Amino acid sequence: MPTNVTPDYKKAEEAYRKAREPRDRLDCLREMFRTIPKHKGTEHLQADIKTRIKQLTEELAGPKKGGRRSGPSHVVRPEGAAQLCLIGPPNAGKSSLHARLTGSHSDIGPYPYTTHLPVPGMLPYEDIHIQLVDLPPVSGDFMEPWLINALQPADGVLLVVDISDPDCSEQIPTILERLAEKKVFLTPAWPGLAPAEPVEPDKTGDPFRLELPTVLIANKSDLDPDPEEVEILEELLGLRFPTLTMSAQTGDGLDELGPFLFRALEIVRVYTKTPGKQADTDKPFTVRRGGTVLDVAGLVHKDIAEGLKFARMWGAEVFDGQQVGPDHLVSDGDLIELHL
Ligand SMILES: Nc1nc2c(ncn2[C@@H]2O[C@H](COP(=O)(O)OP(=O)(O)OP(=O)(O)O)[C@@H](O)[C@H]2O)c(=O)[nH]1
Ligand SMILES: [Mg+2]
Repeated sequence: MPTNVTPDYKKAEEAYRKAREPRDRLDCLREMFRTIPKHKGTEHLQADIKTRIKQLTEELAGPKKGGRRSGPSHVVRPEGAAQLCLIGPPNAGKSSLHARLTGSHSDIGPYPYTTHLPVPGMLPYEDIHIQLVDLPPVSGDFMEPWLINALQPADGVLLVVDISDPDCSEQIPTILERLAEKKVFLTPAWPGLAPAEPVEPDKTGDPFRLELPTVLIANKSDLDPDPEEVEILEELLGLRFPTLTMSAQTGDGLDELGPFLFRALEIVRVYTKTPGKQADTDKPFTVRRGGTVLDVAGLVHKDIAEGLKFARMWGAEVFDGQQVGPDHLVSDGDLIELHL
């Protein structure tokens, strides 16, 4: 963090970290640029902000007629309870998993570099959906230049490897390095999981440092009869990502992903009802642990959040119909009635 930044700048930076929508992120970047003190000590950061404004503006503009760039935007708007990106070496089975988990028609090929564009899809889990974004591979030779941008709104990463391929112990460190060069760090720390070993908190204060909770997906388990393979791999890498073993071919292990993500991301479902009407128990709104009644109201409608006075709540932590304030924390399964 450069010295002498103003409270306005700090506020803009804070908003940028929280913003998920690409358009909101762009607004926040512009605000950061407007408020950053223009002196020598902030030159690097100013340049970084400018580059990011340019990249995001281009991404959002979509195809350019007659220009160099053409094709759809590479930033996938987050939808559902959370957005997770699939990253991994070529041919690991990312698209095969994506297709089975979300019913997408992501291209699958017996050769590397099949996927060229991000493909969104929704993984159903109980009464919610979690967005999975299939991405092109990352290798020592190649990484799409837009890939880092596509990762910015993500809540986490599925790091997919072909566990039957002996090369994966070299592929993973290469991927981690390529991402780290662009300030994206894959971390084993998830909000809802006790860490296997202590994770060093970031001390750089760099607003563009992105830490993404990561689960290692050991795919193609059908080809790999040695059950120790994952441990050997982690030993070799010196890494302790939580791991799920799967086979996109047989479907083994696929059922574990939804419950894992729900727990690891601490997703909280809240149902709403209108005063005097039946509860809407089909479609919950989702926040994370630590979310409040006001956060849920904001998801229902901006105006409702602005006018919110109190809520009546039914759930495990309250007595039926208890009156609570906007700052009251919500728990999974709560039903709330918002009063303006
Ligand atoms: N045996 C077996 N084969 C698999 C499994 N998952 C994927 N494959 C095969 O592996 C090959 C690559 O699959 P893709 O899903 O295209 O892999 P990808 O990681 O998306 O590849 P890129 O897009 O090139 O990065 C295909 O021939 C798949 O049929 C699996 O669990 N078991
Ligand atoms: Mg693919």
